[in-house]
Amino acid sequence: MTSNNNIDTTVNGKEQAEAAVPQDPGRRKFLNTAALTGLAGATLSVGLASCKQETTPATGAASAPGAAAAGAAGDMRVERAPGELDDYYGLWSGGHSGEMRVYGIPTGRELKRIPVFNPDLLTGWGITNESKKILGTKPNGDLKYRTGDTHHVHASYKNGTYDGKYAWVNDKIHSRLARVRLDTFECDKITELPNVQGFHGIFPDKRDPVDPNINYTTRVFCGAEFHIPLPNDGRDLDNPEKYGALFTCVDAETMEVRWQVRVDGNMDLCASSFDGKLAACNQYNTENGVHFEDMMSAENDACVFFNIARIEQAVKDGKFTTYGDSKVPVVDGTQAGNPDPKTALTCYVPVPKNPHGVNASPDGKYFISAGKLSPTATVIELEKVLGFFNGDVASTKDCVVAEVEIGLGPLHTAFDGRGNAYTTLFLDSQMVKWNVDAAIKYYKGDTSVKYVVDRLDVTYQPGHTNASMSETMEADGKWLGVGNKFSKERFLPVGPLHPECEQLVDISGEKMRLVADHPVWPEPHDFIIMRRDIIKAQQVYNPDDFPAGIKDASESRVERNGNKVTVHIGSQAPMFSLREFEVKLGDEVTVFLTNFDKVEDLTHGFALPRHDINFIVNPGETRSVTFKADKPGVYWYYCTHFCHALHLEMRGRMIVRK
Ligand code: CUK
Ligand code: CUA
Ligand code: CA
Repeated sequence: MTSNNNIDTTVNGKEQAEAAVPQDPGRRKFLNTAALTGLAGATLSVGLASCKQETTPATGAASAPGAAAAGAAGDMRVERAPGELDDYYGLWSGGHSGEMRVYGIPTGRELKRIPVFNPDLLTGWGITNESKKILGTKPNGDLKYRTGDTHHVHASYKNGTYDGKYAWVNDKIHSRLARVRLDTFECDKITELPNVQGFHGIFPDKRDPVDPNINYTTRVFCGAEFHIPLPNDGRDLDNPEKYGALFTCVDAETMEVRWQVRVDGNMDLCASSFDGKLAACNQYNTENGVHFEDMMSAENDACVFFNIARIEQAVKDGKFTTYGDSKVPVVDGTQAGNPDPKTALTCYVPVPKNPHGVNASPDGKYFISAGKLSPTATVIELEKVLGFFNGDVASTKDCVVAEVEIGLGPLHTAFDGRGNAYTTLFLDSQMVKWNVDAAIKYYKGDTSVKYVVDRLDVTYQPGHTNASMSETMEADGKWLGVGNKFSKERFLPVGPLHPECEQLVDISGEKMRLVADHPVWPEPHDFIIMRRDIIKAQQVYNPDDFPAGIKDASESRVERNGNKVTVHIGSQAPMFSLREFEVKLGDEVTVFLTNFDKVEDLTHGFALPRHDINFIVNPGETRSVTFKADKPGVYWYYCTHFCHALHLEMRGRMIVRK
């Protein structure tokens, strides 16, 4: 089945590329700085206004969900009958909502919103003492930050594929890395990175570069986008030479920061190699520009590669510095500091122009970085990068094995495990499917090779894309998600703030087939799609994991220590184990609530009027809140989570005596 909006691929690579924008082939040439400054606004608005995508309404109807033949690719139905489960977990970032989200794929059913950096009214994340401890507080007990901006979700690996243990997500605003357990789907640790701002790209490593027994994730790499004075303490505000950006390694288990590398230029997205030896970040500001135009002045930026084993040796050998109050060792990864490739910690491979995105191909051979302001994708061969570090490859340029035109505004790339790459074209509002080996042949000089396989219009302005298991050696080439930044008229209008449009594409065949549109609350960036058998979700808690909890109703009690009162309550549908408790005006009250119910899906809530308290406890769980009893009177605490026929009756009195 073919979508009627696919643009035919034509006879050679040049035309393959030009077919995307026949009206203005000149735009494909690299633009000078003045033009680029205009491009950021002008081309975008042209793209939006011209709306060539509006000719595609038939697509969804023509490829009705479930219409695809099951065939060799297996079950490619997009719908699921009532009670039927999805095949994949989709883990989505939530952008400046600060959260992470879980969708079932292929249906797109939303299964969970995981509060991470965002205080959450339903669960009490940011209200309970336990979550505040993870989020971090000021000396007065308030949250240190109440904002967050999540972009990239990636998960832990073992043997080249997901092990279902952890996912990580970044906070760009405050440069924090959060870890989410994939058994409970809850955030369990947050680390604030020192010496950086605009922490953007993350990627876990896939094995140790040295120890062959460590074939799983032990590090998470973090790229920082913004240059800041080092140290950032009020000195050197106006001296760009004192500004720098650092690449950070965080321990996957302890979540402590292990080391940092100072680089030339900035960092954006991040990727790690399957052999554990390399990580890389694309750089759009090798100019070290402080202003917009400065960041677009160079024809080439770079993809900076990190030699992990050498960096860790340098740290061991004490070849590092520290900045300000931070104790984290910072090694020198600048070009000036690394003149000899045979000892260099870093390798800067040129990539045109303000590249966005770097993705590792599932065969372990290549990293692909897209040009953003150049219509090209650059294919970097990792063997050659290792060769450069050994002194066998003369120039960083020689690590590039293909640089081919694919369309306007290329950003992120996914893979199907059959040798094809799928890249989002932000300005063209398209997905382009292209063959990596064919692109390499074409770049070598065989211009008879067709490397563009297919194009699909998407709605509109896609950012990230990912395919089922695409970031693993088990990439299965079934489903492709496309995260579109603009939905425009695709859904019922709901006022000026539009939902984003996440689209699902069947990539099991030669042609891409658009099968679903989903409105999503702004604004996810990146996501991964993981086979469901990998995740072993814990459906109830083990009470032993909560030593502060009480075991049964007989342990319910109120303890006083000066003006500090601790209340232990249990919940078991449809009752709280304390029907009332009494405190004195001015007391600092801590309520521990333990859910005695062990039945799956039997959650209770605890809301306390006029004290701004609301949180839930899941089966087996204990949580606590601390507040001041600063108003005399009677306050009914009640269960917020519908748990029983007598749920409404599930309440008790807090008496605050003058
Ligand atoms: S960035 Cu959003 S489209 Cu933060 Cu991954 Cu490329
Ligand atoms: Cu307990 Cu509702
Ligand atoms: Ca640049």
